[in-house]
Amino acid sequence: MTLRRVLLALAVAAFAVSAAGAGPAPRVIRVSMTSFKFEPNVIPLRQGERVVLELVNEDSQRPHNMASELFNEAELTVRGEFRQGTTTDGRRFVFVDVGKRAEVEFTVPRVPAGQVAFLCSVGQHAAQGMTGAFVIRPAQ
Ligand SMILES: [Cu+2]
Repeated sequence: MTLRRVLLALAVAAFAVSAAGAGPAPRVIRVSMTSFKFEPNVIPLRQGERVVLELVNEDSQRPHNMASELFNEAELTVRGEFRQGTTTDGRRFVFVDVGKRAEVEFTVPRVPAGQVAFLCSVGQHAAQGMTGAFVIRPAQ
């Protein structure tokens, strides 16, 4: 192998390592929370996909949260102004106060394809319509 070929091979290897380390940028999904709905309330996700749910409380009066069993299965990185907790029936939630926002970043877990519900567990918000579903699709 000539020196030139060795250098070229090293350059290609270095590029491959840096590209693998960075990974693809996560897909950002903005979710508005108001009284009493999520918009959008149907959120398609693909197994293994890296996503950021940008939870924006656009309500002038009420705090809201997003609670889902999907969050129990994923490793969440949450940024912004939020609180985390677990509902009485065991769903993890991210709570966002009036006018605040939070980013919930995670890799979509390999749960069975289909729907996983989410809801707002504050007060009676879910009963008033503040519910939705993640629609999990198989990895490509
Ligand atoms: Cu709510």
